[in-house]
Amino acid sequence: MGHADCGITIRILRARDVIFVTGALVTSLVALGCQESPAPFAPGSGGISLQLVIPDDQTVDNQAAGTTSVGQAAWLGEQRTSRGHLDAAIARAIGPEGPSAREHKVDLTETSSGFTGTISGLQPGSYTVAVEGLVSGEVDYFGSTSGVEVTAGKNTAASISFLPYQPVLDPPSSPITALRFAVTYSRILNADSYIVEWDTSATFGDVRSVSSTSTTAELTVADTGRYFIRVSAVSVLVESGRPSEAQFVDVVTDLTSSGDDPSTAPLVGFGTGANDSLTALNVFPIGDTDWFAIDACRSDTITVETLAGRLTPPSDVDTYLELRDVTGGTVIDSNDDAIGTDSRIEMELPSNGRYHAIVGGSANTVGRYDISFEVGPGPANTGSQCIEAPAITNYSPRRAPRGFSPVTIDGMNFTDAEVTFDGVVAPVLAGSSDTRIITSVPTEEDGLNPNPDGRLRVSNAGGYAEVSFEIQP
Ligand SMILES: [Ca+2]
Ligand SMILES: [Ca+2]
Ligand SMILES: [Ca+2]
Repeated sequence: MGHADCGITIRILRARDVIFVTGALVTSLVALGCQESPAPFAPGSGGISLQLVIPDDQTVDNQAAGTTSVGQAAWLGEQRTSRGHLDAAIARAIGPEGPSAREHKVDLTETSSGFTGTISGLQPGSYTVAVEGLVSGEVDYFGSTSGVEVTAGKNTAASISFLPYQPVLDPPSSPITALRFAVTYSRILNADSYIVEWDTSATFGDVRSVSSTSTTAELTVADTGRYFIRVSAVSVLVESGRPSEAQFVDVVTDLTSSGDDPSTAPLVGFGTGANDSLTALNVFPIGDTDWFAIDACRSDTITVETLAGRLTPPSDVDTYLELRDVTGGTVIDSNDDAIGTDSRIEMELPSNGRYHAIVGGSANTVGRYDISFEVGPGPANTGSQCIEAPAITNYSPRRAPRGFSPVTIDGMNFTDAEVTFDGVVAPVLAGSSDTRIITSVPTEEDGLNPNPDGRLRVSNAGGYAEVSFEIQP
């Protein structure tokens, strides 16, 4: 073909992470010149000669002086040999570009200063050159460059950023109640994407996996238990690099106390003392219900809300919510979907006492949720207790004409109480107490209906007691 023999001679310096970060020294491939090529070329072909040089840590330290310390720790304690912590290195030349491009691969030989090797027998043309540093046969360092011209009779200079290819997986928080959760890991500059694998076994014999193009990935698991997780970098030239060190996460049921029935429901609090958000709960397994008790007063407003579909990442549980009475047997209010599939109940309470909020999953869904409680105190709520409704134990007389006095009512919880006959307010006279009210029958001048319906009521903020009273003509 008339071309002189030549190829690409490559020299690779591997520096520590800090240098890559600051750009003070990007590991480089340097053409050494034709005359230094260690192998002769067949007629009409070229070659790529590679020398992988790994500077010792002291050299790197000097070069990094005065720059950031980011990444420094990663190299501390590594063995100080010419090959660093790498077991081996390989180089590949892919090309010349075109439909018949093929891959030429060479195992680099360890030398006193790093690794070296030659890819020979290359047609002149444009090549992509990839260099991989291996640990246990897995790609731990990686770099590539394209457009490397193998020109007959000449060597071509090229440079490659030879960078760490093993991600670091951030330790996930554990234990968790989420069946869907995110993991994060370090960015690999030479990667196009990442594959995150998980398994219930630390040997990763039966992995599930998810691909991500960012440094975060969402995992979904179907059961509680311990999951081992690892992440690998992916690129066009390296399908899967050396996986990160594995981390694990324990997926568990409720980390916050929750009951399964009225007898085990934890008391969230009384009145505004119940205002709280409880986290780290879940509906699991299918059919699980969680019970919470709240003490409140008549006319208090209560707001209960679940947070599941709006979590990040969103939970798969489609919550429903019930508010039940003290026995747990009577549903006072319920809600399935108020905000998306999340649930919300807001109501004014009918009486003093204990209420139960119950969370479950619609349509057999399971997953993490949070729940919030808010009580707005009404007039019966003193802040520390409820004003009890009046009770009437006796009253006399039971029938009397308009304007008659005294009518004596005995009972309890009469403090600040109001007395009405047929809805018309009657006076509370001298001699009244918390257990006795002395009053008089209203007249039509007081607004009494000409045909009164016979109700005598004593009421306060906590409720009322009512008896019959016949008003005579
Ligand atoms: Ca639960
Ligand atoms: Ca439960
Ligand atoms: Ca719902």
